[in-house]
Amino acid sequence: MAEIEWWKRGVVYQIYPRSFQDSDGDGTGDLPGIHRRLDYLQDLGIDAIWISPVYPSPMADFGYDVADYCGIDPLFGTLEDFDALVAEAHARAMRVLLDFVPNHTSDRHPWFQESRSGRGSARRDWYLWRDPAPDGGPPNNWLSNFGGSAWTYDAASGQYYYHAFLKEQPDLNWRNEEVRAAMFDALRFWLRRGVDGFRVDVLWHLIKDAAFRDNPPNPFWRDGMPEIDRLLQVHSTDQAEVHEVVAGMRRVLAEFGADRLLIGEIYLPVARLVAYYGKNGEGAQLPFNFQLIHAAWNAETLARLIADYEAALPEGGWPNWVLGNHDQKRIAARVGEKQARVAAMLLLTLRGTPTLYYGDEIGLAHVEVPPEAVRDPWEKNEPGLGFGRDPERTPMQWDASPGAGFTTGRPWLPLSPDHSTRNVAVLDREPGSILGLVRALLALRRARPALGSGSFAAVRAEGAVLAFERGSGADRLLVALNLGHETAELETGAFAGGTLVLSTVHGAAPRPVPARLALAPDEGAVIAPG
Ligand code: TEU
Repeated sequence: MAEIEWWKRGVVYQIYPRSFQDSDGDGTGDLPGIHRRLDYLQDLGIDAIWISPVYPSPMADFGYDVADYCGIDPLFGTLEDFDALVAEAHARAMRVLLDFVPNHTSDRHPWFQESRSGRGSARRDWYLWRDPAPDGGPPNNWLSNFGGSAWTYDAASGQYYYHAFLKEQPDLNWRNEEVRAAMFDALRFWLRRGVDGFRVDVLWHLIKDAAFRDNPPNPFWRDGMPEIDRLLQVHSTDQAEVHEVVAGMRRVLAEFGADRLLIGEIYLPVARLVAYYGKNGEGAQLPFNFQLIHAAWNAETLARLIADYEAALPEGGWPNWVLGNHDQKRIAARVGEKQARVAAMLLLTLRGTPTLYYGDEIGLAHVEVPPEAVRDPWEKNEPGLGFGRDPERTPMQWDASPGAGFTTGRPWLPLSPDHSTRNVAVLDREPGSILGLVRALLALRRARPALGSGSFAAVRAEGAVLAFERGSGADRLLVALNLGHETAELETGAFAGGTLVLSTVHGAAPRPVPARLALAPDEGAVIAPG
């Protein structure tokens, strides 16, 4: 039997580089900082790091506005630092995934500078320029993700350019062959340096309706929702031709070996999401599945969602799960500190590749960012509505020192006020800490083939309990998660007489498992048969 691919068995850990580890006291994390923490990551038990953008950037959107696809921003270090990081990660059998941002560049990118220099520019068609509407307004009604029109007028040439995000992030024209070739070369640049794959930013955005038709109104839009959601993005995203582009990216990765990984950031309903696996698996190996981020946190909803997702996967399509990222309210803030432990058990026992967001392993929750400290452009554009993403991007907390071991300087975003007690050094010594639980879960996942690569069956909701079974040959496990805050019971069936091998409640395992197992409030359990 062929060896299972590393990324199927593996666990991905997302690093937001500004906030992971500062090495030079400027208050912003950097590559040498990540390098210093590789032992921590190895010891934690993860298999790959995905690093949010570190390319040269004016930082209008904190690196998601790239000014040079083949360099490292001095804020983060040098190419030599990067090469050293890759070498050291590989020496520890950890892979390195970069964030690739193909939908848009920075407005400072030389390509855009040239493109905007005039209608006759050789790179005019690299971006999306259109004439004004007859009334002089924008060419269509498309909106920016960060508020306002997605079109910005360029008086010098009398045309508008399209930007799905900030006006400092003009969208590239992926229908243009030269753009494709240039961007594929950027992928090759990093693959040659040993990068193991990419998380591709807003993959479903790359191709837009060729006729730029107006988007229809969203009948479900209500006050308080982001402005972008006033319209359904049927013409501005998820066009059929995007799948050729994804297949093209996969082919570039394949030039460097079959094990290079393509992860797609795609916010779409499952039925459309699974198309990104591509025909015959020629698309992304892992189109990000964000359902756990948006779903109501109860057993029935989650059981249905998990079953439906498993059923929707195409032949050969491998599942994946995500609890949080740098754009989403943290899991501990969404479900509370105790349920965050149950959520960690869910993420790390479901079938499929999990992606862990830095800081979730220490239970970082919502960090209040006062108006004067706000950095996120979305919060600045649509203030006070809770869209801002700073609260989930605050520095990692390593120890009880004033800078939390993150920096000797002034952190770019405030530390969580609990940093003197919630940090790696303290939690490492605290029996039953969330950090200890995450380590134990990662170790269990590695030790038990049922969890690492096994089958998935019998997902069900019994009252507040979400349960499912995993199996690989003789290795079988039952996962039972009490999503409620009261004691709840579960019929253990064939697992009666077995043992509880891991519990989210400190001191609760190991214990014998009766036919009707009582789970404590907020208790998750992994059970082995007798
Ligand atoms: O995010 C894409 C994206 O769609 C999010 O901004 C999303 O709309 C929002 O978080 C609500 O769910 C990616 C990056 O992850 C994000 O940080 C960038 O700002 C954005 O693309 C532009 O590159």
